[in-house]
Amino acid sequence: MIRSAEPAVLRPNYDRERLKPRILHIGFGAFARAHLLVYVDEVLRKTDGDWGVCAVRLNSGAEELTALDSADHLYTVAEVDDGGITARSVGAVVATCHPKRDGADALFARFEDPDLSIISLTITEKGYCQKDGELDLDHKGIQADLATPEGPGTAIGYLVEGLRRRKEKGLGGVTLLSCDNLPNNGAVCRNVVLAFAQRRDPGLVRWISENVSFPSAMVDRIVPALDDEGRAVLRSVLEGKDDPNGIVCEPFRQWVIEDEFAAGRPDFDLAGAQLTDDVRPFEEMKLRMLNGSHSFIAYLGALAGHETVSACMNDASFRAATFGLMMKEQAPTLSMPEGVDLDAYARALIARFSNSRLKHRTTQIASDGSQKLPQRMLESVRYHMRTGGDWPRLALGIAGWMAYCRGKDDHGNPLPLNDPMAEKLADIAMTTEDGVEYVREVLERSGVFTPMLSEDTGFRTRIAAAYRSLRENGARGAVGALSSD
Ligand code: NAI
Ligand code: CS2
Repeated sequence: MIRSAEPAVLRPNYDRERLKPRILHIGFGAFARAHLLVYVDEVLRKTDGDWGVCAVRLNSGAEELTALDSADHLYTVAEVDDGGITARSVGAVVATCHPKRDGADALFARFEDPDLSIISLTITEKGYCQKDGELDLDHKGIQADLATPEGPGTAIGYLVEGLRRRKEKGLGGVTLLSCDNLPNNGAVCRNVVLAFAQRRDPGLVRWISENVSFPSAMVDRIVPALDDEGRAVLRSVLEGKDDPNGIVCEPFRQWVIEDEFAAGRPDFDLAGAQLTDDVRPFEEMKLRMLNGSHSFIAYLGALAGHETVSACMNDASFRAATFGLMMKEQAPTLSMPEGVDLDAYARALIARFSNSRLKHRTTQIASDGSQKLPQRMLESVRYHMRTGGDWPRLALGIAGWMAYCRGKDDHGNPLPLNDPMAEKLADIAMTTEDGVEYVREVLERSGVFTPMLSEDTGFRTRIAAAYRSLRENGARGAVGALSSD
């Protein structure tokens, strides 16, 4: 890979004419472009495989897909850190599809393609329409799709109708490969698909159970939403040209996948992926030590006025508190295989978070907190409550989320609340006095905290105390008080 101050762009070295749409990726956003597609591209560079990708988005993004069509489905990934820029042109995409642009039947035709082997997903945590790992039957989109299954609106509705049509055509099974930050993401995907199918066609449940695999996977690469600085980086390697599908990311990437593929897979291991029969320890390690710290930084950093993750790492109090969260409150909850060095992992995370070439906005990570807190912070809190461990940083992170949901930082500047629960959270903020009453209402009405937590006096007292510290000292002061622990 070329890495220099004035980098060229590594072009595909494989025959793209040979590629078939064997992977249907739903949710062709920033992460997919910089992670899954890079792994596939890397495999194609090392083998004579035919693993092409059909890129799908369901809601927004039709224009970007049309631009990709016009660019012969090529786009650029630029990896940046303080050592420079490494750029590649990814050639693995062979087609695009957007139901709002092409019609739902065009997407269903993709499910009926005999070449299809894998349906991969990056649809965000909220895309699974799940609650506690099961299909949320109160979800308005699910209710609508159960009423009109041939014209779905949710990813789950599309998946089940697509699989039904595949079954009706007498075609073979496929793998549904979730690449989202959910614990046991494969099992969650299976649960919601089967629960929806059960209400659609019980015979379909049997076919899916016998023919479709749902491997879980831990996915990792820090890929911020593209901003003007990112577009400038891309122009710097593309001789001034823009690439609407280009993306900028960190050099690091990791993928740990359960090796359960019903209809084959690319040799992902040749691209550095780890195939395993138990991804759970790696998933918990990453979701708690990386993502839990990300959310801690996001809420408390945004409240303190820090725009990016790297800015928080330049703040000694935040850096120390983040490392303390990783090692004193997240690492103790993990059961890792022999030889995994969590101290080294934490230090590597701090270095990755400190990448000043990546503008990873605290407000971006702050989005969808109602979908993220359970696996990133609350599971660890439950562990400490069971074992008598201390959890001051987790308490402050949870309090930080609550304060963030009131929509203003410590200086009175507005904060964007992007969350499937935004309406309810905003209503609670508007109808309660800030302080103890607000904390109580969020605990009881947000739907984020199970009764085991929200009704626990010790938990309520800890969160209320952390929230009071936050309001009395501000985020920077409250975080600073932590790092002396
Ligand atoms: P993005 O906003 O660029 O793309 C999100 C994709 O999901 C878009 O195609 C969007 O249309 C689709 N989507 C959003 N809400 C949906 C819904 N309710 N139903 C169906 N589709 C929906 O975001 P990005 O960066 O690609 O991240 C997507 C997911 O990838 C994350 O939520 C996370 O689970 C995972 N991920 C992201 C990483 C990153 O650093 N960006 C790193 C590791 C995992
Ligand atoms: C971030 C993740 O936005 C967020 O919630 O914590 O997207 C994070 O960048 C990735 O999980 C890193 O692998």
